[in-house]
Amino acid sequence: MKLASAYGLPLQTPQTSDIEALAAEILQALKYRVGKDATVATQYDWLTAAILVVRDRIIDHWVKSTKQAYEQSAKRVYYLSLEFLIGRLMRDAFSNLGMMEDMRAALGSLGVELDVIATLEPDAALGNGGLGRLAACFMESMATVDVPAHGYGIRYANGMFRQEISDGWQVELPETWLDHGNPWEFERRERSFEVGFGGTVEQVAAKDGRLERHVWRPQERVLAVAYDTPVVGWRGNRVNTLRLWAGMPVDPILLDAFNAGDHIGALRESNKADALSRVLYPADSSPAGQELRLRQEYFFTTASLQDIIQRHLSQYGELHSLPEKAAIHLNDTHPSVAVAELMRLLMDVHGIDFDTAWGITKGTFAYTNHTLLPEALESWPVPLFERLLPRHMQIVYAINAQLLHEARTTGQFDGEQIARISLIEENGERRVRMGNLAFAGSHSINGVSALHTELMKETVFADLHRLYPSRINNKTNGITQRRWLFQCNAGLTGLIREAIGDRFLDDIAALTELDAFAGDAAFREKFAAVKRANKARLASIVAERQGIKLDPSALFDIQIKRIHEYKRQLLNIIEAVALYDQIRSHPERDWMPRVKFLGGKAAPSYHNAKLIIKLANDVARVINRDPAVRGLLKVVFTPNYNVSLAEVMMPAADLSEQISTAGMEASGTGNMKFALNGALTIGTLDGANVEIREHVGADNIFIFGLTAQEVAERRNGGYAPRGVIETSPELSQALAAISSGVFSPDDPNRYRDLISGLYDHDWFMVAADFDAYAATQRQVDAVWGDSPDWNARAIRNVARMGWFSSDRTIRQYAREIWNVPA
Ligand code: 26V
Repeated sequence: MKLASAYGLPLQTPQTSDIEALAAEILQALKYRVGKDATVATQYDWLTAAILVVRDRIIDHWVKSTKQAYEQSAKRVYYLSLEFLIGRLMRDAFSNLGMMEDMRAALGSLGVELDVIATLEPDAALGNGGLGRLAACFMESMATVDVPAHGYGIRYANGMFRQEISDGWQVELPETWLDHGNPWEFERRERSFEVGFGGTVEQVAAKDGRLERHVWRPQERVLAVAYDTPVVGWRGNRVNTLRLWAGMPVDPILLDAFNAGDHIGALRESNKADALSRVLYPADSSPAGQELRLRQEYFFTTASLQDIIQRHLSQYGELHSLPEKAAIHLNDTHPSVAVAELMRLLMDVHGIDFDTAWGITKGTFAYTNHTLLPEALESWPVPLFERLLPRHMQIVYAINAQLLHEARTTGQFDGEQIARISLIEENGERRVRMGNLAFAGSHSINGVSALHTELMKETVFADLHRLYPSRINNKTNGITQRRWLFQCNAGLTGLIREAIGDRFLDDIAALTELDAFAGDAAFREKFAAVKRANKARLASIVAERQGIKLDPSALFDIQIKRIHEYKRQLLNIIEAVALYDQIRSHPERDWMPRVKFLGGKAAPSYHNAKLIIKLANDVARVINRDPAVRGLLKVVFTPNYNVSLAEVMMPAADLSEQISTAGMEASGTGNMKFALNGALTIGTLDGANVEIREHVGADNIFIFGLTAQEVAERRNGGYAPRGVIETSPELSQALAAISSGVFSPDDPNRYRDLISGLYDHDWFMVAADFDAYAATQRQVDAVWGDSPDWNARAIRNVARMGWFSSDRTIRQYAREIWNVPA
């Protein structure tokens, strides 16, 4: 199927000569850089050639941006993140450089379809979900708003696993995104740093006999080698660098061992180094806990800090000015060992005293917290930490001594509160609390939505917040409109341009001008036609991949995100079962045709999440086959949800499901992508939903359920779900059907424990919110039945979502945290 052009209108009218020149360039790249002739080139070869052509242009901007930052002695931002979920890059580059139409035409003149080769580009899935995708949006926005920045992370050879659904169950397969090479990256062998693990710490007297220096003698050593990917901002304004580290052995082969006949043992070092950048941990909340994870965290953190220090020293010759010239951002606690590592480098390598080093450290670091889930707050067993990072353990103790002294001196904290401030957890197994370490070592700690930030102050960081009341601040998340509107929704972008002109392309605030069109019947029709085309595109993909036929005029109701109990896919599925029951019992009623899409990956070790996937598939099979439903309800689980699939699903949604237990979703960013693409939200007052309601207006969003405060009260007040379930006939029947095996006749007990968990404790308040959710869904149906009203509300959502641009978020970080101009 042919997709619409990138925008309804090209940025500039393509000039034939440009196109001919571009075509010649592509042919040249194909011949001299890919080494193929047009007659034998595969589609992959064309893809590579097209990327190389745009890459050349990017390099010019890249060199310019890098030089400029140097010459102006600009402060640089360093964004340390274990995840960068960047997805495909070719369209991003074409679009941001305004070359989309020219490239399409040039490739077309060579008999190559841009949309076909675009789908061959592997989806760089170096992240789990929201946190990783946010890092990718931030990188693009930093380039756009002209902040000199480097992203630092790991070049995982295997990123997020590929999900297949086999007999309804999730199966995990390795993602081999580098199989065809990666034309975007530049290997920088010369940019490599040593990383140590284990060993001992020695104290040596310094020359003047006063200060003693600590010398860490690691037992193991590996190299971190840099791979750079350029990140292009809108209109090619600025090009920043994403630097990802790969593990390499210091000695690729142990010749002594090899010569002694130990041919496998001789490769030991090589395998160990390789393991550091082999896999992304596919859990996004349950503690990975394994030693390899801590090794990965230290590996990329020390390499990044050594790189930053080297750059700073080569330009400024000393390190006291680090806070003025470098802002290092910790994306969650994953890089927070950086606090101890920077202290080590400053003191042990560069001879700076503790107090001065501590001032530099706090002046340089800032930390973002992305979750309040207790099981996701990282901590490491003291014995493990000490064995792997003996010098860092000493430094953590030294920081802790100072921190606790400060707290005690205020006279405001009792013993229990002091224990909660401590970097070391002392109840049971002693552990290093990475969140507290990041907090102590940063001048700014931010949450990712207004609600989440307030909850941070009241819960996890209550005591540290009382000690340092000026540190916590809010920066509500955002998304890049370039990827999440301009590129993924060409039809809507073209329509907006027709209505309000081009200003919003550069100034997203201008999108509010679209508000006036909500009342314009002709515009509403066009808007509906665009949505319908996007839905038809999704339907054809589902038909092709899954053999399920869908009616694009049905309401497309979509919940796509990681599978997690707090996100409550189960609530959605139970509601589908209840609705199914109602349709069968009351065939005479005027039901609104609806397709419920669910998609997302479960952590391989997360039993209930995997069972929820199976349930979605079991329920889908039964409902989709039942002739009594007459196609009024369909359920579709879309396998292997990733950035590329999101780019097709966001524009095709009528209804966005954001139904987490209030207080548990830190922000959400999918919620923003849907609304920007004209879906109405059904959601709880959680995360950024609260602010989305403020912006789009309460009439243009469907809010239901307990508030965060009510959830806390219910939990404290001894919530008894059984009673709640028994007073809701719809819910009881749906649960009875699932529990008794109506959807799992081959294994009737499959869901017994899952459902009995709802009766026993229902930690995520599914039962408590069910009736409100189901009733709100019927309100959704009523509004859907009045299309002019629905479309008007959808248009208002698009018009009012500009504030959720990651450009706004990044400007706030720049001005209020990093102290850089933007
Ligand atoms: C935690 C852990 C714990 C150890 C195992 C590996 C692992 C990997 C990731 C995480 C952090 C997960 C936190 C996270 O992804 N939070 C999400 O961040 C989004 C961006 O701020 C936000 O929109 C989502 O609401 C939030 O869940």
